[in-house]
Amino acid sequence: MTVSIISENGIAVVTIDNPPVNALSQALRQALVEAVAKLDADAAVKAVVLICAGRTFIAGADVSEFGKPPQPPHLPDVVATIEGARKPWVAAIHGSALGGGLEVALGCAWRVAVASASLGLPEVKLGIIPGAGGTVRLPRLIGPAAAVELVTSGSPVDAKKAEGLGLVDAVIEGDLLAGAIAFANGAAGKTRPEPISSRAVAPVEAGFWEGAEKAVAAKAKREAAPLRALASVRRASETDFASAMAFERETFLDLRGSQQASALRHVFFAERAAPRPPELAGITPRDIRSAAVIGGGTMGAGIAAALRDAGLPVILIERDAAAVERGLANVRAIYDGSVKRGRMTQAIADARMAGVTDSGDYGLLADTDLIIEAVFEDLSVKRAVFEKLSVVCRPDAVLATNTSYLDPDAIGEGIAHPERFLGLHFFSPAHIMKLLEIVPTGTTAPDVLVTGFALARLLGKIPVRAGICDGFIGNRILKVTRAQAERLLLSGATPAAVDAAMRAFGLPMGPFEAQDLGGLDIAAFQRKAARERGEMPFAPVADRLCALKRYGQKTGGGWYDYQPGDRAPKLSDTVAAIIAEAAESRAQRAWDEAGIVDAILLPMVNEATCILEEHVALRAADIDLVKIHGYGFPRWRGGPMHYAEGRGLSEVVAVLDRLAADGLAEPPSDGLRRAAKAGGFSVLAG
Ligand code: T1G
Repeated sequence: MTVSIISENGIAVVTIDNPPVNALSQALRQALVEAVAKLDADAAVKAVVLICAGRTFIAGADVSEFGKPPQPPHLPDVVATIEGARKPWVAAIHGSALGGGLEVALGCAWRVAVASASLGLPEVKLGIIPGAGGTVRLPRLIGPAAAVELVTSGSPVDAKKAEGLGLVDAVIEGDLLAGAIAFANGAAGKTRPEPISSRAVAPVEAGFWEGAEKAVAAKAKREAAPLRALASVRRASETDFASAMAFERETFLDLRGSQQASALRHVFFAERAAPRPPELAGITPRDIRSAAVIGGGTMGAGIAAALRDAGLPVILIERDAAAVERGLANVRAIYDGSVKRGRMTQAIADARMAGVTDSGDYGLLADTDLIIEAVFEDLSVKRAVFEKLSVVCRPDAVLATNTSYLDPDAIGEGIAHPERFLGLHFFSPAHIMKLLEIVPTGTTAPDVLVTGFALARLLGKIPVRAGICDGFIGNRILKVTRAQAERLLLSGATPAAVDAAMRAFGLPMGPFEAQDLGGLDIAAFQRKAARERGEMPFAPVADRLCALKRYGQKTGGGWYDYQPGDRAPKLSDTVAAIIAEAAESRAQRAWDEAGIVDAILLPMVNEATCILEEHVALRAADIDLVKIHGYGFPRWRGGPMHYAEGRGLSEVVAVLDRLAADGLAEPPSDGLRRAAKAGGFSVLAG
């Protein structure tokens, strides 16, 4: 970490260089305070430009310091020192001015930015609020309404928007440093603006805060930080600067130690580590400049759109002309939907579509870099596809299957150059869902595996390496979720109670509602395959419902009943009767929310521990990412593994022992007992 100072013609340039993102470590905070003192004492200096080396302006406080006691100088004091400096400072922004970085800029007299810069206060995404004046200075600079939006959403704005808000004073065309020095020279001669801390806050209309509270609460759901951030902006708008700063700091420190903040930090670092797994460091991926998708159904079309959205030309292959037409229509429907929802212009949608070549001719793939198969989930159908690809594709082309349940080793058996083959398991809708399970076979080459991770970065996906087993990581755990949900029904709970408990825990929907949305027939298909393999999947009620062709919303009834055209679930007497019959000889009990959550979540953790022990997953954090980005597990809980560690693995083992004793769950695995003894899952990591 360095802070260098160069002075010329009365303008001092303070350059921060603290890779990778100029985070405000203790040392950097100290250096900034010293820089103010030094430059205040330098009579030749009339103004200061603060700029950063590397790819970005200050991206915030150093999040890796959060688990430790705060060290002086504290950031509010650093910002106050810059704001109180005798020479005016100009913040010169490129890349991202985020969190503490924007707060430092708010301490400066002026802010200038290049057009590509983005500015924001994302602290709520880390379960905290700004802690160095962001909620106090921002309403004084840009007004309460704009401040509320920035602080409670955590979403950044670009430089142009920031200029419109008054957050930056100028957008610099060309070289940032030269532009900032010119700006400083011009500004130094003018009256220095009033420090933001002493400015008044523009009044708001009656009812503004109540309206804002409703809107923020609706979006935040169970996340605590957005409403606390709103309260801090309100306090800042209704009281003096010093009391507002004290309120903000108290709130910040309180949230920083919270479970939600610890969970969101865990996810923050897990997401940043995921694209570059240490075990693959130093291996160069193969170039991917062109792609193809075999199969234009829901998954194939979504994958084609994801590839197009990343700028790759795509060839969409289907078995015949009619199927090709349908496939293309599926891709077009995705873009029409994005235009309709205002997420894309028609021009961009047309350009995306123009990059899709549809055909039934595999011969077109002779020079394609990456081919992803997404046809019907049947082994012989998939093998037939790879037999053809094996012949027409380049020996170094990467071949992938999007299977979610079949064994990639079996699918790829016998193809030429098997080292170029792997599983790439997308989640529906594939152009939206962030998760990508990357499944190497026994023969996948390391550079092909790395190419899967590089593809994920290109597509903006969260990649997780998964070993081969039935359902890989996510669906294997999902099977336990569903089996446990059924065990609850047979011991006295109802679908509505189970769904309500899981929603209250933070999931977007409960296991039964989710099955009705996705269709019960998909899981029935997998259970049939599992039984043919000699396994005994537990789904006594679901089996009965499928026998009655109750597949969910699409058939007007599944776990719930549905009126035509209405997706609202209605309690079903038919289902209640089937449950009562299946539960006949079983012990019944009263289930409260916490009991239901434990009976579903802790067996999931138990299964996840087996997955870790078998090295199907290499890290507990990977399992957390799978459940968060593929199955709607609440981020602010950190994922099932982080949640379990937070809860205490010994307690998890004890609850599971009790459930197992009552025949309501599998007993804790040896790995879980070992992890409980060791105080964490890292003892099991691959
Ligand atoms: N602290 C520590 N490390 C950080 C960091 C931070 N704030 N931001 C990024 N890193 C690391 C990251 O772990 C990775 O490490 C590397 O930098 C590159 O990150 C008082 C309290 C800036 C948009 O929330 O959004 O200020 O994996 O892969 O895609 O009010 O990083 O290479 O070892 O993400 O180019 C508020 C978080 C903090 C911004 C760059 N700030 N960072 O994206 O690179 S709270 C944030 C980002 C705060 C004050 C409060 C992004 C980025 P490694 P990357 P990128």
